[in-house]
Amino acid sequence: MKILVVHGPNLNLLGKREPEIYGNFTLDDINSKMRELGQELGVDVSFFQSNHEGEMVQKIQEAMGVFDAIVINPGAYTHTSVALRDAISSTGIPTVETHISNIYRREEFRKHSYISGVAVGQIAGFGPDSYLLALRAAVGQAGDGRKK
Ligand code: CA2
Repeated sequence: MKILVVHGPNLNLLGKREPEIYGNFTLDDINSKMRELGQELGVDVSFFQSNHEGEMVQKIQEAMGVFDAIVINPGAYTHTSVALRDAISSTGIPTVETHISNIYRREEFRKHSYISGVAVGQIAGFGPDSYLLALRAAVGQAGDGRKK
């Protein structure tokens, strides 16, 4: 089983800026923990980060026929991107939306997600553990059409 993890804009800055909001862990720390959990669960986990909406759309389109499920933290595009929503919806790949922070406890503009309506579910607010919970959820949601 193959799982794609997509990290959106500015998440490459984790651990380097604003630790009071997003913590001290880096994106590499998160990816390492996910890789370890993937080994435990017996699934292949691949990672992609981009600061560009179009590149994220492209990667999601290319996931068709390759990946069984997607874990995505769309970053700020969560609150703006119809293009990402359409990409997820058109691939039909089960997608779990995740956020480090609890977006419902923050500014009003973060309370709306364009992604949640096409995701199988959303996990938010557990810091880096959100990603690990999302990976478990994605493995559970991945269909029978497993890519070996
Ligand atoms: O809580 C999350 O995971 C977010 O997706 C993070 C996004 C934010 O726009 C969403 O509303 C919620 C922001 C990611 C930016 O990450 C940074 C990391 C370090 C320093 C600055 C930004």
